Amino acid sequence: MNIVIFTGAGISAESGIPTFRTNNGLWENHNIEDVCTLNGFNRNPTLVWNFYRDRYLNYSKALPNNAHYAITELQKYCKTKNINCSIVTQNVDGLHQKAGNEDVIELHGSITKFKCNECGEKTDKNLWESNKVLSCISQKCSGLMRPDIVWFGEMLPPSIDTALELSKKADKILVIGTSAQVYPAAEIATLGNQYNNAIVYEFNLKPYLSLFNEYYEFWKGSASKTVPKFVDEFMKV
Ligand code: BV8
Ligand code: ZN
Repeated sequence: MNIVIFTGAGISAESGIPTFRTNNGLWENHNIEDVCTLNGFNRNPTLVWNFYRDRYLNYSKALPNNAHYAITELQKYCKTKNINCSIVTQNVDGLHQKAGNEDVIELHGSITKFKCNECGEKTDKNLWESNKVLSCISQKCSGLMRPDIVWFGEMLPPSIDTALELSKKADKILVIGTSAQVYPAAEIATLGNQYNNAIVYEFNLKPYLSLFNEYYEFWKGSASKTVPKFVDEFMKV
């Protein structure tokens, strides 16, 4: 059996990390064009640097919640039953890894990774200590360092292809805390349902996936309550 767990900002909401499009979300207080596009960075790198640095300072204090920990339990259980259980996240907050989740594909990058905007030189060194935009660490070019995060209009990393294949082969897809509006990531939620009649379990405060076949279950409520309940029931079967 193949399980794919696809997550968005909602799984981290109860860890104190704001979502994007719901209850006073990030995009309600910032113009996406200014802070989440390459043009925005080129126009005002300091604004973008501070937008992400503020988020990092919040994320670095955030702790995983029971939804993340339930996924760790599920992955441990799946290992004993020879079930594949992969995680594909749109989040850049690193909470899956903090909770001990394994095999995490970060489709939109990570807030603790950086690259040069010109030559692409990458580093995991924590550059957030600086509250100023930094020049390229390679010292070979006049570029500026930016978070290694996928902005709107930018290609996703090659791991998107792996994630799409995992979804196509999935028997169960757990879709946790996402409005499923951002592509191509949002395809992960339903591809397996189309290719493999995968059962899609949506964990959210209200339904976002418009799946009208019998291979769909909506688990209403906060992820920190619904995901542990699902995992407990799954492990009892
Ligand atoms: C690409 C960066 C092509 C990291 C993000 C026109 C022009 C250009 C592009 C496009 C276009 N039209 C469409 C596109 C494609 C575009 C796109 O999809 N736009 C959408 C908005 C229409 N996509 C792109 O641009 C992508 N790239 O297409 O490149 C290309 C091709 C060739 C060559 C070059 C380029 C890149 C997309 C990535 C953008 N980067 N973020 C960061 O800053 O964090 S997107 C941003 O949205 C985040 O990554 C986030 O993860 C993602 C999805 O949001 P969600 O996670 O779902 O969060 P949201 O707030 O929306 O929802 C939260 C949910 O949780 C809600 O449902 C809520 O009910 C629920 N919830 C809340 N609390 C709880 C809860 N659930 C459970 N429990 C709770 N307690
Ligand atoms: Zn450079």
